[in-house]
Amino acid sequence: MTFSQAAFSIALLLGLGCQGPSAAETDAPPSAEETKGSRPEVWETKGVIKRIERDRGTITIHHEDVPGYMPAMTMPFWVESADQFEGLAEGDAVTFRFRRGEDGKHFIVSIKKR
Ligand SMILES: [Cu+2]
Repeated sequence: MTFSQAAFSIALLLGLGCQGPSAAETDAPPSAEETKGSRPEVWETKGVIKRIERDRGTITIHHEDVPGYMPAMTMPFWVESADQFEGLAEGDAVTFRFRRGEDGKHFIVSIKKR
């Protein structure tokens, strides 16, 4: 085996070793809570928009199961700024990130159609 063949084989092995189920987890920002070993502060899930109430500042979403936090359900999420409503309509399938506020409300950190 030549040097270049050996290098190629090693690269192939390393490449295969990188394949895993954690791609979605690794793009989550690290948080102080995680380093303390408790729950993360921001969760990401998918859902379908059921209702948009601009006057109230909420988007009601039927979201999928959030492992370790909530089962699938329909609930309101508060926007952090009005521009988060832009481009969204009832019935849209979305992927979004949210955090739990101090008063128990859940706030949308980011949201996009899928
Ligand atoms: Cu919920």
